[in-house]
Amino acid sequence: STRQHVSNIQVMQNFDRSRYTGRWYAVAKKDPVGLFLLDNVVAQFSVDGSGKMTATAQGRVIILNNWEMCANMFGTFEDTPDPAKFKMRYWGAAAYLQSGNDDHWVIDTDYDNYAIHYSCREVDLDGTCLDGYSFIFSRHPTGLRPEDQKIVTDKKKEICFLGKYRRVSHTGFCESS
Ligand code: DAO
Repeated sequence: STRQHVSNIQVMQNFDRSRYTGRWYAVAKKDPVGLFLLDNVVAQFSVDGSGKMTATAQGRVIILNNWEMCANMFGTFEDTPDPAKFKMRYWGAAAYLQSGNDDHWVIDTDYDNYAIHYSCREVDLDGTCLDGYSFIFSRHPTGLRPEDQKIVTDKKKEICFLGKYRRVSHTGFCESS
């Protein structure tokens, strides 16, 4: 699956947003152009009374001239015909934080241990992803279980991001705020 067309990428079948709720620790990230969230990234997904998915996220960022802070972010998700593909509108608690509207796809998850997220921001003329990002999430702050690592590696390959991830460390930077 080299040079995968974004439109051919397989996502989670029968995605169940209620089982996806709760806290997820980012353990690895493939950055987009102009990266924003650096590390200590934790996301908390919810489903509101009308069934809409929302999220909050925290992470260490560096803004403007080397000012390091913990960003508090919010996201709302617009449904699409595919239950695992959303449009995410996101913004920060402070106006100087990043905001935008990205695709937010759940590639795979077992709901209890790991999840693979994918977002392509810019599709190239040949249909491949020119600028995108991806989070590998774990329910465990200590990282992925050994038995989930092969699944995650296979999925990284399928979305053409294998070798493009960096580890996301959790040092407690965002825990005081
Ligand atoms: O870090 O470079 C980047 C791109 C990530 C932008 C999205 C951050 C906001 C997420 C809000 C909640 C979703 C999990």
